[in-house]
Amino acid sequence: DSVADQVYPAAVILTVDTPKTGGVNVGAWLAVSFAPCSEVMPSCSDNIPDYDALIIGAGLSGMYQLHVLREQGFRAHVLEAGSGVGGTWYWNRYPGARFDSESWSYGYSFSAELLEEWDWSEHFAGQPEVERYCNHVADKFDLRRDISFSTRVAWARFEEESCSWRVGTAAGREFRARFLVTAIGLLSAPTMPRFEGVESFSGQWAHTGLWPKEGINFDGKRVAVIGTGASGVQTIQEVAKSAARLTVFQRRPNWCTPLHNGPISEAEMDAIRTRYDEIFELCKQTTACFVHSVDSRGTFEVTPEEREAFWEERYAGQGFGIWQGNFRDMLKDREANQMMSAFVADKIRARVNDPATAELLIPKDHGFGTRRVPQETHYYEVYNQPNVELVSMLEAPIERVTPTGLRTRDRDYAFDVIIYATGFDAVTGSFDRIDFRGAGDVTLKDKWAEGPRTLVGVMVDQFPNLFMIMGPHAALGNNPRSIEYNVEWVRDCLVHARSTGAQRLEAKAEAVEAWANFVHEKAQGLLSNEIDSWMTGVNMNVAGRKHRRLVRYAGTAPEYRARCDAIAAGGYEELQQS
Ligand code: N01
Repeated sequence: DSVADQVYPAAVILTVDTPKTGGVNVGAWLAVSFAPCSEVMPSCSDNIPDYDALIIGAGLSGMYQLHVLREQGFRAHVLEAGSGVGGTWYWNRYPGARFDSESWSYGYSFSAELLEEWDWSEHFAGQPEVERYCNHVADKFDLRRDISFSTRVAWARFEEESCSWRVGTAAGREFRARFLVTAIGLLSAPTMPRFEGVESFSGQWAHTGLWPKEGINFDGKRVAVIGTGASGVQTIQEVAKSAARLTVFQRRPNWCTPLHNGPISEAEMDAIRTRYDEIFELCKQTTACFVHSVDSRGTFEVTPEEREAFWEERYAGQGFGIWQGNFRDMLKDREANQMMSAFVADKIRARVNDPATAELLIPKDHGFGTRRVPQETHYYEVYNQPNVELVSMLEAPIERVTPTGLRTRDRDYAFDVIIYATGFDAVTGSFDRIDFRGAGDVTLKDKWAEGPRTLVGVMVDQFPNLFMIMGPHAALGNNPRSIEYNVEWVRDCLVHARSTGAQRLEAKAEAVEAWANFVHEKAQGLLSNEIDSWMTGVNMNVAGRKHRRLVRYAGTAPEYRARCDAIAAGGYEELQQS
């Protein structure tokens, strides 16, 4: 019957997947020409499931990678730590979690049928809807049969002799594959503050990025939220609706701007559908794949009246327009950035009744847009509610968690629920959680000790046959757009390897060096380089993450794709192929 539907141990694969069978009867599956590991190394016939490609993670990256590799006839399998698909949208089920890219620009673009049949209910969909979407995709493309759920990868080792990756799970299972693709996300390793007593708290507590599936009821409860990044802001808005008392513990405030979400009517959805080609084409042209384009004018090239009117229009507009579609010098020119910051500061003052609270909410240590801008819906008005209190941790730091709540330098607070919206060990944290060992047993953690270095965010020298989706120094932004691009790039690279008979692909060290230089060049002059945030690799909750590092590619997505396209068009000369 259909062998493509089954998982076969290496020894069984050997009986079918040889040139002698001619690839006639079992269709696309036999298009695979990589010799199974057991052919290369007989000692490998050890009943460890053996694939052409293993993919770690069943979020948007992993699901699409599985789909396209299967389409090409590769035997691919996904290992997923969660019990369902969705990745970020599976784990981050905290109250208020939602898109900050327009829904209709965020979904997959690869399937006309999927675009045709899926209706988004809001311009910025909430987590439950996004998770439903992910499940719909998994069902539609029959992905689950090739996903092992509740399977957390603990280590991955490149075996030189068999030229394959051996992968082990936390539960002791092992897998093997010629190629390994990480689809583990760049914001998926949640970090907790290093407060004493976290476990001693007798009430309920949760991190936003590991929210319990059964949810938490806030009705009539005393709730603390620690952290005011994008997750904290979304959570606070929602919890404030039902908690008896909400106390927000803020260390450094962020510049938040209105999301202006709204429902999408049936007629509007029909109209959006007719524009999908145009929308995705626009995303291809913009800096970070959003539907917002940088304004080509400089801040001081317009009159004060024009400037004010432009910012008003952006503040009233949807989504990231005010950040991604601002004047071209806003994120580089100090004076321009200060003016923009003053504009947003006045908006905050106008929205918060108590002037002292308003001042606490206005960032003083960084300018607008130099950290990730949280998108909000009546966030500032929350602080006008009688049940909400703002505590500045800069003035009264939390000293410890107690069995009944939190103790700051000034006083004790009693809570029923504590929410940690304290972010992630971004970009490299998800890699650090897995013990990756490449050629010569070098660990990825050691390799990146001074900061990550990659070839276009996808490959690393000394780590043959390892590919990364959304890896360090790949293009970010409206991520699914970059994910689709990267996934297809990896697919094409594997197809190329198959056609040339190469079993081993490794980024050349000089190509990695060249990409690192390009990334550094593109980051020159950005005001955000001077600011601590996950975008500059700083996380005070993690040892060794105190200093700024270049973890993010800051050039434009079109430039990024041009580089990647050039590598493919040139026959992958940046890779050693054997
Ligand atoms: O994390 P963050 P996040 N004591 O790092 C505070 C994406 N995202 O989960 O700023 C006290 O931004 C910390 O304070 P400070 C998006 O890319 C997308 O909110 O370090 N406070 C900060 O306020 C986003 O940028 C969506 O002084 C502590 C907060 O916790 C990224 O994920 C929604 C602390 C952490 O903010 C991360 O956002 C949500 C401590 N020990 C997130 N440690 C979408 O809408 C940390 N903090 C799609």
